[in-house]
Amino acid sequence: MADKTVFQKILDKEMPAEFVYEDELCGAFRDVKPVAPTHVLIVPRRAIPSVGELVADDRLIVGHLFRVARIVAEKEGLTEGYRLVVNCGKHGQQVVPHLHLHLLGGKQMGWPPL
Ligand code: DGP
Repeated sequence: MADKTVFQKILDKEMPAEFVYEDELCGAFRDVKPVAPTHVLIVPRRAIPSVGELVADDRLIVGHLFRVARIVAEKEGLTEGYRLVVNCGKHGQQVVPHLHLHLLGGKQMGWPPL
């Protein structure tokens, strides 16, 4: 079995993190290096490496992550909106090879995000 990702260790409570939401399919915890007043990572318990490795059976969990993003955004009081980011691979600057949504909010975002 492949080594656990840092996110798998956090979800398994082998490493600390500040959780804001958890259920049987995923967990959401604050990013250790926040780039916005609210910066939460929403991570499936199943260690899917990236968007680039999604398969048809993953569609329910992907939909669930978006629903949890909405729940967390409401809990965080992001009434003016927020941004969801998914980095994929080298050009996407993905660092942790475990699928995750970044939920960013609490400030005005710019565009493009480059
Ligand atoms: P990405 O580039 O999409 O793979 O972003 C990974 C994010 O994970 C990055 O914003 C920093 C965050 N991160 C990395 N290691 C840890 C950790 O040990 N704890 C927490 N809470 N966040 C982490």
